[in-house]
Amino acid sequence: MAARFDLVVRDATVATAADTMRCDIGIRGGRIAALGEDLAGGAEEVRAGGALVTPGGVDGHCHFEQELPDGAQLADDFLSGTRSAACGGTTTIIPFACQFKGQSMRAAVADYHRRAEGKPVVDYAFHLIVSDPNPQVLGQELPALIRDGYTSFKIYMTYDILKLADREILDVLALARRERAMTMIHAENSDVITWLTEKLELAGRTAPKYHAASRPQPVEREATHRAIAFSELLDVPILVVHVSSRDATEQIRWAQSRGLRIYAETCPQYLLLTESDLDRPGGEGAKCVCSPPPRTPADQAAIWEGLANGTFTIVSSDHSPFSYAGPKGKFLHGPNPPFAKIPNGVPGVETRLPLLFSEGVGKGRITLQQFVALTATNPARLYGLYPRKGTIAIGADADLVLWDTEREVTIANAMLHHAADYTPYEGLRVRGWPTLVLSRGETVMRNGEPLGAPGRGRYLRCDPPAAAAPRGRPVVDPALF
Ligand code: DUC
Ligand code: ZN
Ligand code: ZN
Repeated sequence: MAARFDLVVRDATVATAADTMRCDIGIRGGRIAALGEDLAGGAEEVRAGGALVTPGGVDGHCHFEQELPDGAQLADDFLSGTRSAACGGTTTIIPFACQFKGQSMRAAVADYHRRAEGKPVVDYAFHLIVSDPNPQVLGQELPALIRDGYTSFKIYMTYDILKLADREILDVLALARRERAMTMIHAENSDVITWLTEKLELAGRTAPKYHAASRPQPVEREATHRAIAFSELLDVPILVVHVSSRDATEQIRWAQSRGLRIYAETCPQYLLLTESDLDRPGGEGAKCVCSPPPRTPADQAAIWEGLANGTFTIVSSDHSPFSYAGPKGKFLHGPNPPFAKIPNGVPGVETRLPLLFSEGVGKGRITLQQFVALTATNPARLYGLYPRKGTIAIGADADLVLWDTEREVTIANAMLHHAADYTPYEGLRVRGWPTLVLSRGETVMRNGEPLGAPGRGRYLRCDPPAAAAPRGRPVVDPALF
């Protein structure tokens, strides 16, 4: 008798964002065809023996092969970066196609598709970074790109080469409302950062630890509030990315309590690092320079609380891997650069799930269902990939992570698969690690060994996110925009 399934994962403890159930998973044609007890045979079988199985992670914020203006280079391309993702249980990534000012948005998208060609080992979509919302981009390019499946974009309130003026932010949000797109906002006050950086430099305070002093809480709080106000004015949802502080979390909670559609993302670095990591000896603080900066244990506690009480919608990596020793990484401007010359970002695409599982579920701060929601289901929903991605359900892609929930691991860069030469979490002990990762039913990691062939990852068009559907009446008369 012919096998009914290509693959059966037998006797799994399947966790979704809704519940946990013990069953077999039947896979056919790369998709989940059945969930049930005693399923018929598969051409191949995996004996899970009751092991936990979660949906493949969806990393809604990571940077691969993104061009940077000052000659700095991200260590990961679409091959090493997606291998690293797969080895950490992430089977869908959404990096960025970044427009530089003066460039056509279409050209930027074509460029990033070229960069990815033949490389990804897991499936991928793109967010757009809009840095030049000129009439051509707003009037023609973005509406057409949204219809083509690029339904989310990131905009910046800081970084000279990317930042938008407030009126440009309003233009982009108005477009997002009309065309049903999700806008991700990097919320930091640019002028305050510049002003404080100049003062710190004049005072000779340029070591990595002063990176945090150049962006204290009010910098993030004010910009977060401004972004919320813009969202309210136009009645359009936004997602505040990489929230690092108690103050910004409070702003978001306040907005949500007023019924505003404010979504929020945080990242493991804001749960596990603090500003004291920026003061690691021997210049190693540079390893933890990212923006917004890691803050204090009290901020970490507020963010954990926000994860537990639903303030946060997603946990992403913001994987931005710069090498520590290499010439185009953290020290491209010399051995003791002022903090303002240290490229911002930490690697983390591979450690995102194990860190949140161990520190979150393992320590009782969030439930297993919240873990699945934050790392897979919610990002898939928010960015128009659900239910194909982000859940374990009949018809969904067979993107699955088998866990050894008892395995104790001391994180070391040597065991990771990214191309960066460090992890900020070196020496951290965690409990629980993925042992087998399937992407559309194919094994892309087994016992720490990456297995997917380069280029097997498929490009995903995103639907208009349900969360971006038009709703109530904006404060401003919609006839005006
Ligand atoms: N901050 C960003 O905004 N992007 C990349 C990395 C970082 O630290
Ligand atoms: Zn950012
Ligand atoms: Zn980022």
